[in-house]
Amino acid sequence: MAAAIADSLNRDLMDDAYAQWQSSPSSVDPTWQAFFAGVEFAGNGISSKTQQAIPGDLRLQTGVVRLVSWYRQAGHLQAHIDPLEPNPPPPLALLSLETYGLSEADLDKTVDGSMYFGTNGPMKLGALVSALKETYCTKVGIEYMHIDSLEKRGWLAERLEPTHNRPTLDLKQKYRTLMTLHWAAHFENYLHTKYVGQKRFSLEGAETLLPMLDAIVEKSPSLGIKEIVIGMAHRGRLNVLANTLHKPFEKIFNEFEDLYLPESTKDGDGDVKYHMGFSADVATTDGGSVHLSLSPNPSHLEIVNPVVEGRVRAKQRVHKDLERSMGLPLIIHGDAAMAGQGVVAETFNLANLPGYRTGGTVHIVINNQIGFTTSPRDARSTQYCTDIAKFIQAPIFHVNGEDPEAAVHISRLALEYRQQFKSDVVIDLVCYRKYGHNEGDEPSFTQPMEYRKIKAKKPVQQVYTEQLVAEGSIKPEEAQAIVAEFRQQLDNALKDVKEHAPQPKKMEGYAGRWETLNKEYNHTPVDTRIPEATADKIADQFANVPEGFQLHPTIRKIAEKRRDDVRGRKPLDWGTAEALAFGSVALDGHLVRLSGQDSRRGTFAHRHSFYYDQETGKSFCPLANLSPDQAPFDAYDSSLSEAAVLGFEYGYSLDDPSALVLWEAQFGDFTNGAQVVIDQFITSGESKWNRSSGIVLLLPHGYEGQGPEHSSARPERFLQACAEDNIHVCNFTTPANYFHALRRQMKRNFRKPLIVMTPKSLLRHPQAVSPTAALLNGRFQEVIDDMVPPDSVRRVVLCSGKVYYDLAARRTELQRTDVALVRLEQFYPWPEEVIRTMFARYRRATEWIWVQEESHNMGGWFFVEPRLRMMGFPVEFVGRDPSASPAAGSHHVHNHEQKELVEAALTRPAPHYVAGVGKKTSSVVSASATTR
Ligand SMILES: Cc1ncc(C[n+]2csc(CCOP(=O)(O)OP(=O)(O)O)c2C)c(N)n1
Ligand SMILES: [Mg+2]
Repeated sequence: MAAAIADSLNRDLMDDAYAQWQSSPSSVDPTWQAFFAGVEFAGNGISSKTQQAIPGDLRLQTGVVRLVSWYRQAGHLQAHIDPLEPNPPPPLALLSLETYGLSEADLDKTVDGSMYFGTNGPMKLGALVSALKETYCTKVGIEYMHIDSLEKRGWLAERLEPTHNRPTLDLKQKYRTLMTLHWAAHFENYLHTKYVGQKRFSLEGAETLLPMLDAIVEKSPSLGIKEIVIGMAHRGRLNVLANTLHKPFEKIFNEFEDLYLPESTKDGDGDVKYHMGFSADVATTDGGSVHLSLSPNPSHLEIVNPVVEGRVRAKQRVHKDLERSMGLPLIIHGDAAMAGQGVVAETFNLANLPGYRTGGTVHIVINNQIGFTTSPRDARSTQYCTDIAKFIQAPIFHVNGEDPEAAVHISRLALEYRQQFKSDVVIDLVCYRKYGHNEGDEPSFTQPMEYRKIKAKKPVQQVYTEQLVAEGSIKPEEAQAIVAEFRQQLDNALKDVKEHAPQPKKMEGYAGRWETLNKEYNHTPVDTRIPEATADKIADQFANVPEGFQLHPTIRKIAEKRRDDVRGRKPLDWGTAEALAFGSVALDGHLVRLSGQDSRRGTFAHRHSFYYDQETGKSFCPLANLSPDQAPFDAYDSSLSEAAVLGFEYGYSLDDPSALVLWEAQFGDFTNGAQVVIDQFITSGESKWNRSSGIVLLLPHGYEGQGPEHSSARPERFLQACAEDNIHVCNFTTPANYFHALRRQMKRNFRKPLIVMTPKSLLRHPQAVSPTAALLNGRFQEVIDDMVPPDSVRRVVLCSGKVYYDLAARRTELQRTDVALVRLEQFYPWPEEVIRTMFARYRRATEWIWVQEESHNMGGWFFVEPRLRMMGFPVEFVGRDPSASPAAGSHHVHNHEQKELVEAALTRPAPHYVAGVGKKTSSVVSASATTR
């Protein structure tokens, strides 16, 4: 009787609390909150049926709810994920019965287990605890309770809990798992014995990666995936190339032979074998096919991640994969690099942004618990190397690398999750590294304890073979046959390589969307004019907003002026010329994709590519609404990242050469945050990997007194990287030249990156305008000559960019006709012939001067001077003193210096180094002696 009263009392209490929790979760006691949230998460609600099933002991049931919640939350801490530890971690107080008011004595009691998926009501507490342990604390640790979405959590729990997260591989899958493990192990073993001591960054200790990748490839076609772009570093790369992408063994062995043949370098300098890319159509066992592409990778860890994302995004657009379900990015990380490199976080942060989404990435970490010689305790402040992925709420699976079936099972689940939710998922493959960082290193110098354990380890393929034999899934002879057949293939390939004359390393040719394009640069001008009708069509759209659209009055004025300037064939400013370039390129059928911080409006408010309704905030983009037949115009305000965003855009440009892809820095100096992308991909990718890019970098540059950080886009750094016609480096003085340069990017039959020092004050400078006719009838000019009568000229001043306008204004004031101002618009590829022809006109000139705003040790001087000297023009320097910092902090000093250098260029004998007010110049004088 007393129990019955207690029961009904409990139910009443619970009813009241539940009603209260439903209207305001925080208004009830935290224990109740956890209880109700748990029950709701299980999808059950508090039904009267469930209430009936709840036994009288409220302590017991609340304990159960909290226990289940905490196993989901923290079970991973108790999981046996480390293959170097013989046992799971010692029991955690957090998961003890006592912590939740329970005890061993309760294990036999019946509780309501319905919040655990796969059970339906009353069950023994003991059975529930066993299920929890098996699901969350065996060879896979799962983190997913940081995900806010109940749908995602529920989806995962529904798959993990009813099966107790036991792998359910059929015989065929077990066989493939074993086979790919043997491939992984014996490939390394073969190289180890045939190419002794050569660096290959062995996968041994992490062989389980191969069955995981195989499982992903095998499952992909059934989930609609047609193409996977893989990014990975050195570790196991050769193995993945050989056994996942099936790059022929002969090709790989040939690279190990590393025989020098002169013709090998004609395609560029190439790269070491463990950085090279490869792509292939891979057939799956059920008759499907997936195109796999391993992106070339520089040594700089993790920097390939955004490149992979950009490539996938481009492929998705080209294939009209609006759902983002056909193209998949798959990134393989190292544990130390994942935790340490900032670009990992920057790239994760792109995952959900409209301009950069790729429908989720599958991440696998080869977590061998070491980075070179550094142990995790010195390499990260986090529990796991994957913790960074939590901020985008990716589920994270920590898998013991010695349980290949669990790893395969989780890989399949991860892929399904990505396809279901189009969001990122992470698998942390916890393993070890059999040898040192590379094959020449001795790891026990620094990790003696770990390596004692590692030396005692049985290889995973052996453990798994024994397991399958013991359970009767395979006969020992079948395992032996896998190895024998694989070794035979390797022997045949090696024999072939040894018996035949060495093959030059062959670069992959231009194929697919690159098929019609060449690699070689040429200076021949192309026709970049646009018909008048096109100009008018674009101009008319500037102020043509949808009915009822509340345009900001200032924007309306700008838009109408732009339209009227074009229509009236008047001089056009920078923003108008740029809009005409973008619009006409889109009308020609090329996607225009511009991204960067605040690039829709433009840092200096010159672009206004998107208008915003002043009542609703809704946007409208005139250039995207020119014609139903046009290609899209997309401009994206990016996350505040340089490295990841530039890497992304570079990747995009690789896979869609028909798109005009532009990245704009907020100020040019911020580009150094993306220096790795510039050095490792943009300037050198073609030489290393035969991969060209037509990406455009817009880098605001110019000395205008804004201080050290907002003056220079560091042109000298780009100029230093110029060789073999790898990039364009330009500093334009006219809107028309900018217009033609942008259009030229798409009009030529080759693609080279275009680096533009873009203006700030020139955006509104009354002189920095171009007649409309210069766009309609003109063409790109590598150098712009002066209009003064050449025979009157005694001094030729060569300059680039904004300083031209300062010089021109002062020359007018001084009424000097003996000074010619010649503008170098394109530094590189160096327009030698044009310069020679122009300079030849100045027959009476005796002084040749290079003038720049930048300090002597910066800007174009060190690039221009030797080239002009070789051409027979011993050019003198005018510019700022050498300086450690790019520009003075004081506006006053800036003005003084600027005035001085203009004066010196026009009137004083050269050379001239212009120091700031009060700055010592002694070092300058000696510098001048050595530089002349
Ligand atoms: C940005 C960068 N810094 C340093 C290095 C030098 N380096 C090459 S591999 C390596 C260790 C990488 O450790 P981890 O990411 O765990 O990969 P593992 O070699 O263990 O597979 C280091 C420091 C590099 N390649 N890139
Ligand atoms: Mg490592």
